[in-house]
Amino acid sequence: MSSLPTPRDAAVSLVAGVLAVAASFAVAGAAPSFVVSPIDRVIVDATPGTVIAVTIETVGEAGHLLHLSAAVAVAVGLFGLVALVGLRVGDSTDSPVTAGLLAGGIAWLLAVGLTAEPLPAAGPALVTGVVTAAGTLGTDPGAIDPARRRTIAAALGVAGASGAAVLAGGRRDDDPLHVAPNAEGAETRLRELESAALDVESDDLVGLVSPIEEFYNVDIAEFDPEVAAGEWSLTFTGETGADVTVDYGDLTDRPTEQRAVSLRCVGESLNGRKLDTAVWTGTPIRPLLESVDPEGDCDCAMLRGEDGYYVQFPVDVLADGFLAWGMNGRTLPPQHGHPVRVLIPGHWGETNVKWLTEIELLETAEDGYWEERGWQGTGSVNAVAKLWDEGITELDDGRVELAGHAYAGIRGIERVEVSIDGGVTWTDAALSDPLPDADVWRQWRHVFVPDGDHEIVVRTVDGEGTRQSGEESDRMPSGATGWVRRTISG
Ligand SMILES: Nc1nc2c(c(=O)[nH]1)N[C@H]1C(S)=C(S)[C@@H](COP(=O)(O)O)O[C@H]1N2
Ligand SMILES: [Mo]
Repeated sequence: MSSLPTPRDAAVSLVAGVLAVAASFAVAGAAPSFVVSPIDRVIVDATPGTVIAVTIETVGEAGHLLHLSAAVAVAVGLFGLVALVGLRVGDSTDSPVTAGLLAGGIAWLLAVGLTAEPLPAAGPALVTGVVTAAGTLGTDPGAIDPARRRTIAAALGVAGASGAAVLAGGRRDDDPLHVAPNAEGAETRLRELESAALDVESDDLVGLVSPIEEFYNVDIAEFDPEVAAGEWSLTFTGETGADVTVDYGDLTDRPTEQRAVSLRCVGESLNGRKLDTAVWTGTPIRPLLESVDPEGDCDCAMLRGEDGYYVQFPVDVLADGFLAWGMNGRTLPPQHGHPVRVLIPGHWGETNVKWLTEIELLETAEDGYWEERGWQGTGSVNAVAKLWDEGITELDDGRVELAGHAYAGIRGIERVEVSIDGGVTWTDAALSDPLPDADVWRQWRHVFVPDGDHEIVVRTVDGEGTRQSGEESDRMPSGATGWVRRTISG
């Protein structure tokens, strides 16, 4: 037996590795029980912070693709190695069945080791076993009697096909978007926001509520944790007077509110699209926090999510927060933190921990995930007035409609000012009706008669009378500042 893989070994291992990963995906989908998921997480965790900050916040989806491909390659390699071991044993025992069983067994252990999920692990195990056994058959046509070869090949085919069918049939229905508990009032709020919205010509510009499918998404990991509502609980730990754990039933039985809340990511560019609004169903944190009696010296809390994310900020800020289990009337979708997330009024998106599991009250302050990586995104959001592409519309009568959104956290929006001459003269834009909610954006609209080229500039004045700073700064570390400028040519 040579120690270097033969061309057959290499080919069979590659096929086994690729098909095993494909089988795992077929069984698990993009979930934590997919074998690539834990590898991806290790890669993300091991990547230096500065690189992560750049890939996630700048390259965006491309950065995710990069570490995802690396994770897939590692998974293919691991299952390929297992097949290789099986092939060697098959050659020395002259038994495809032994080879298949051994490779299948090790592949199962590997998949369980990665995902801790025994049932979905059967997918890659079965495929690795079948491919390895089939590969062993092809070793040396003289070695195994042709009739026996045919029987074994047929048996392998049947075993593979029926196993795949059983596993595929067992794949769970993972549509968790049901009506959220106590979300009756959400429909009323959604209608209220619809009638407060401005009548804008553009069909593509989002209104006051972002549809769930269009709501922006920022995650440290590629795969959303799967947390069943029935298995979820939140525990207050650390410097508490009393340890308190609440489960989903306890939480949704508490006094419920429907709040319109906007979220904005500190990592977005000035005119970026990581700003959205939903009507959230949930309950205030303050009474829960009071029952826990925070005692730590730094008066700060570390919040943790099931995906390993963590962020730290003052208990005072947390006390104004909201624990949400509903989004636009539905249960929270997986990508927005199912079953429960935090919403912190007026603070950057990163404070709004998804898949929340633990609130630890601290003795001394510690950095959160993004702060360890150079961001300072736990404070109040910067004010911004947006003008996205779809907010610029030429009307039938030749005029141009400019429309967008402005947000300044809990300071609210008092005014949006528009300039069509590069900032020399300013006009107040029309605004959507004010809402009773404390932390929500407003829409603005301005129509003008174009005359050649125009440099459009938009800026907002918040509810405290402070005009948005025109000074341009980078998004890192604490959010972009400046006024959105766009040139349109006549
Ligand atoms: N558990 C967890 N919570 C998280 C994150 C995360 O990666 N994991 N990302 C944070 C960041 S940076 C932002 S901007 C918001 C985005 O929320 P969304 O994906 O629901 O829009 O969630 C925050 N909460
Ligand atoms: Mo963010």
